[in-house]
Amino acid sequence: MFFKSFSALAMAVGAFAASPVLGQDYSEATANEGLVLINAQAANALGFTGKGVIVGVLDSGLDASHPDLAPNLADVSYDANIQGPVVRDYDMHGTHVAGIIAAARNGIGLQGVAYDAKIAMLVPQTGPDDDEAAADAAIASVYARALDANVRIFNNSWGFNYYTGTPEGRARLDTAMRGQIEVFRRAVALDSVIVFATGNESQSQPNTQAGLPYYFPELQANWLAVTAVSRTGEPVDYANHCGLAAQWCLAAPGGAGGDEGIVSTVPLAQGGYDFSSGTSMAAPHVTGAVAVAREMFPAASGAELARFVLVTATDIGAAGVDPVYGWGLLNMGNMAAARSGLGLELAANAGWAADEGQAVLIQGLDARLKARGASGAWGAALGGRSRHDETATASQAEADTLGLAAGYDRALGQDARLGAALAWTTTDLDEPGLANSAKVESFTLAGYGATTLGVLFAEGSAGVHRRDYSFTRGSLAGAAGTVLEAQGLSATAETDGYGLFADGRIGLRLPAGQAAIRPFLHARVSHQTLDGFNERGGDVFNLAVEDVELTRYQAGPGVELLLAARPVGSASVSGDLSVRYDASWGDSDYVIDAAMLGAQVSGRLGELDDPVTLAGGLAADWGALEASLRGFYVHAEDQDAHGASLGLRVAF
Ligand SMILES: [Ca+2]
Ligand SMILES: [Ca+2]
Repeated sequence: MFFKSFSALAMAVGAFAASPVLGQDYSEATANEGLVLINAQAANALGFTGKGVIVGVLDSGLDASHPDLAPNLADVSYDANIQGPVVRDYDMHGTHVAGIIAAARNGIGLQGVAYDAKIAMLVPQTGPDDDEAAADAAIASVYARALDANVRIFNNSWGFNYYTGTPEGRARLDTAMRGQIEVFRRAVALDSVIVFATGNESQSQPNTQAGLPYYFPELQANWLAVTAVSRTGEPVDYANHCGLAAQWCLAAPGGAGGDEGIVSTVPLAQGGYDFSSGTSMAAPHVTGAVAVAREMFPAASGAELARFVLVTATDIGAAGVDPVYGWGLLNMGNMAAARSGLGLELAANAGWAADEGQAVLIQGLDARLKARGASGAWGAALGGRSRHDETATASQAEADTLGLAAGYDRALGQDARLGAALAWTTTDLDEPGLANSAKVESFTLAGYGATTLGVLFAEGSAGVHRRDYSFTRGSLAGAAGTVLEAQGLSATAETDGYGLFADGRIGLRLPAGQAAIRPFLHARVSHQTLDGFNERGGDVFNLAVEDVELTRYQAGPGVELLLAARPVGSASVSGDLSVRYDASWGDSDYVIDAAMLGAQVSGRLGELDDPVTLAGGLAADWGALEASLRGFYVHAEDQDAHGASLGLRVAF
């Protein structure tokens, strides 16, 4: 027999046992409806199944001949009663718990939450029923052995019920749990994740081990307490509440008794599969999710994994972290969403927005390339708006740019002009429908020039810029519906970078009466770098973005109509109108590499369609003064942009 302090206080599995359940009509993936409630499939679909992860399960043993468990039984399993490998279950409890975590996906029976994880079943030495010290030592001993074997995730569907939170309960720790406390401290120092069921006594407080961080706060970050709901998420009477463990507690399916229980493996002699209910069944759903989280984030600490499981839970019961359900219901769908890489493209969109802002400036400088008047100093106000549709990997985005530019240019005879400019632009990026935004502030030093040689003409501008970027991500994939969302969680960051651009046209000037037609080839290169940055304020969703270097090329043909200058009042008014097509290449899909909890993720805008640009302007020249107005409109199937600049030049 199992010793009293273990078995009698463990969840009474027999009380809820019912008839076998796996009939003709079932699916291996959904035979345990609990997997549906926690959206395990969403994580599995991304390829996260617990591969390579060992889960320690301190329990009553398991039937090693069970075909749904044998493939996933780890070599380090140990039965202290026979001082050897686990072959049998002294109850049926351990077999049931192990199946919820890691029953194999092998075409028979059912599958666990982490069906490719390995179970290290740990069976303590049975002692006299009333010898608490022996029980304590036996538990500590198998734990220590598992830690030595590098097991770092532990399921504990058992517990002592020493009136957590009371002085009497505290006193019992020193007499009945000294060995455990020592080994738990060691486990936490080794960065393990320890999962405990809250117990089945219909109490408002959890069992002692589930609540242990209440007495020993140094354990809290690596500790998870688990209360139960039914397979469909309804309250169940037996489950002890999270109580004073609320900050490290959540809920998972534990069944509602009888054939409303959780179906899992039981020893073959007892039929192979059966229902059972209890927080004993809820805890292994969470432990399986921790194993999946470990595979998702191999470089994360155990404390980070525990936090990740809590903050991705769905709020249930009273709003926020509450004394009944803690953080809420385990949700592997949110875990999968956070790991999928979707929703991480803000920096990629910001790279696009920065280029759009630059296009507004370049269009503004074009006003000076069309000028025909005398040398002089000028100033201009710039504005523009761009948007692109949602892509396969990026949210819809809108970028608004405002700016000021000033410069000086010199006419070199009738046919050439050279100038220099300083410009400031600020571009605000929004992702409509999401609480994500970014701001790009650019300072640009540019030169520009235009010349003609016979029927040939060439004109263009080039510059270097420094940019300050700031990012706010308030819509964090996987945080949807959690208490963090309700608390207004957002990840913010700032960084800066440098870059350059060159934009030019070469073509032919063909006279057409009073006007001229200029067919041309256009080309642009823009290069930007952003220093890597770390988001803050976004809890486990914070990204560490690597240094970014984006070089985008655009080129294509166009044609321009230059209207001859005409006197209007005392001014000489000229105008131009052009249309061109550009193809893009280089980093024109704006990929940003980052890490979340140490795992590589990336944000990507994706390739946008090649745009057609319409541009035109009017200039009125009074000799000493020239005013110019330019506008442009860019269109592609998935994006458009428009902008304008208004400039004044004083000749001297
Ligand atoms: Ca199976
Ligand atoms: Ca709640």
